[in-house]
Amino acid sequence: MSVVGIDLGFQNCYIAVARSGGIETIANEYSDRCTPACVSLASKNRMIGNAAKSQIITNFKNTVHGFKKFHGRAFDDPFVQAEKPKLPYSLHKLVNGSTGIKVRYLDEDKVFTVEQITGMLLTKLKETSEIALKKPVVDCVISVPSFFTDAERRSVFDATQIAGLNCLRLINDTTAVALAYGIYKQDLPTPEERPRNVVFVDMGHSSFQVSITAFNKGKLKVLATAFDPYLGGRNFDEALVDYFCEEFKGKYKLNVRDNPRALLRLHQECEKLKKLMSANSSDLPLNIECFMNDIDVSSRMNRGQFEETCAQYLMRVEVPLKTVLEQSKLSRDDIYAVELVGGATRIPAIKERITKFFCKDISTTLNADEAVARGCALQCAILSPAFKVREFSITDVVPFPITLRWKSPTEDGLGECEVFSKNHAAPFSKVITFHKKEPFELEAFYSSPQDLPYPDHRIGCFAVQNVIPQPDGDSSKVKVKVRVNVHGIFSVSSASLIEKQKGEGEEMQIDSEPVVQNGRAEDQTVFAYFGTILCGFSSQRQMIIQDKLVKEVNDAKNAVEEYVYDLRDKLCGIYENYVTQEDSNRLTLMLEDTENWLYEDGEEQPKQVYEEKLDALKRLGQPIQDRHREHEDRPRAFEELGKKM
Ligand code: ATP
Ligand code: K
Ligand code: MG
Repeated sequence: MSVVGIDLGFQNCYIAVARSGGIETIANEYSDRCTPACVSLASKNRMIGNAAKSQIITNFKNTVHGFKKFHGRAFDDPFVQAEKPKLPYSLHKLVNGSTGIKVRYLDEDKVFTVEQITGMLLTKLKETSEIALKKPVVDCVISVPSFFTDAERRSVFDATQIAGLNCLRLINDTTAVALAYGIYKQDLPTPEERPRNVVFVDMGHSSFQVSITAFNKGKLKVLATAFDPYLGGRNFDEALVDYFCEEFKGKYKLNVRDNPRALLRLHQECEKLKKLMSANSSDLPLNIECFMNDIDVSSRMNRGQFEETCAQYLMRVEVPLKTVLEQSKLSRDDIYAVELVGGATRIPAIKERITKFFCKDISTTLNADEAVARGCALQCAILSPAFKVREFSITDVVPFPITLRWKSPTEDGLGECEVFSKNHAAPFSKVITFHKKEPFELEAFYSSPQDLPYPDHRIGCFAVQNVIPQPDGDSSKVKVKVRVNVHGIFSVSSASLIEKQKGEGEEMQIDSEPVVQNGRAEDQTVFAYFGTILCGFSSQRQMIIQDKLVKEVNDAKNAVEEYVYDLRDKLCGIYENYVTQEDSNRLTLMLEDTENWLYEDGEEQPKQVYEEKLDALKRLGQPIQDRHREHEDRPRAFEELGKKM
């Protein structure tokens, strides 16, 4: 069994594998260790990774990239709505309200869930690893941003299942980096000594994450995380695109935003220019031949202008640094090193700001592109029974505080309590004791919606069933176990009814205990998992239902379309003599109306509407068809009769 780690980036994915000799990153069929997070759907096939990236301009409507942040988000989510006009491909509201991606695939309009798209990408990464390792790959560890909420994590997890992967852990990006940093360090302080505190900074294409982690021999403990989920390399690209769009409007009278292909080309060129400016402070050219309307465009920019253009984003770099330091309760002097990873940390102005804030030179001992994947592979090796690796304990944190609220249908026992505070250790289980006479409900939600980079603060609802009073009529003691699991996902994992003991406690009491608790039989299990009914996460099953629904609607629509074409052909063909001129004209008009409708208002309708449309057409068409068939059948019937006689 192989042990594989995957950095599932917004723009770039990396795979690393643990081997007896250490960790290696894997190259794909293009000898590239980076696989672009890009899926291109075409009329004959599907392309994923590098091949898909080369289609971004030519097949722009059906080449999907920049989708990572749609995981677990509703179509109406403000973030999704803000992204929508900037995307070259279309988004579509799915029946369950989540975000679908609409493309033309195999000559049909198809709507994919984001789990399916990421599932395709992960399938490709799985294949790439299997080719390199020459054996099946199933077990893996995959990275997610540390600020991902329950719904986002569940959604990524679903995608891993679609790809046929067994994800042992969804690990936070910066925690994976910390592991890659710490596990081979021979000189870490002993457990009795003061820990070594290291700041990890990761700015990728879409987001900015920071953590402070304390290391001792054989263990790491994340002290705090902070982030700007909406600050990454792409903001700098967009700022450049804005700048040149404006310039070309005046200089060449070009409206670049009206031309999706030109806009995408400009994006690519701006990203290249941005990278060049990281290495070069002089004036650099931007030239694009045959850009739009056969016009070649050219311009220039230098680092100073770049920093001016991007000032609003550079200003935001310091905020999470400040937050993470405050939350760790450390001072700058307690920091041993500041390690940078992620492509966008190569921008000199960003490095400067980080250096200045921590009053410390930054170290880049880690491979900025591969550290996340390497950490994932190490975590996979630690978790996999098939692999021997030195003991290393990892304690992460809960990024957003979680509150539990409970209520019973008749008792007035309504209350709430914060079960996990911000930066609480994770994974972690807690046992909460309730005194109840009847079944009750638990509602979990994030305590401070204002700090949540997600519009819905609800996590889930859990029903604790089969709760009965004690024989003497008193309340029963119910122990409920709540947990933030290894993936950073919250759940109510079990509940049990306890025999009455002397000395009643108050309404509720929390015992914290270490994560694993084996070998103790639960008493009577009274627990029923109600599921996350509130936030509509999409499970595999839901997606299959969704697929089916979408297919049924498509089939119903296609049936109308087919009927229109078929009947129109036949009206001036084989049906000609079976219909009056007047009826034929009326029907032709109706068919024409229906065809137009299909491309306009009828483009997207519920199944029933198509069925009704088809029925209406059939009411006129069927009698003609019947008359025709009857006429055709008559001689045949006579023939049959003749044979028999
Ligand atoms: P995320 O972490 O947000 O999911 P990601 O992991 O895909 O995204 P990375 O691969 O870490 O992102 O970084 C990609 C970003 O880094 C892109 O915006 C890219 O343009 C930028 N980048 C890469 N090299 C440089 C450079 N030399 N100078 C400036 N920016 C760079
Ligand atoms: K990456
Ligand atoms: Mg990244």
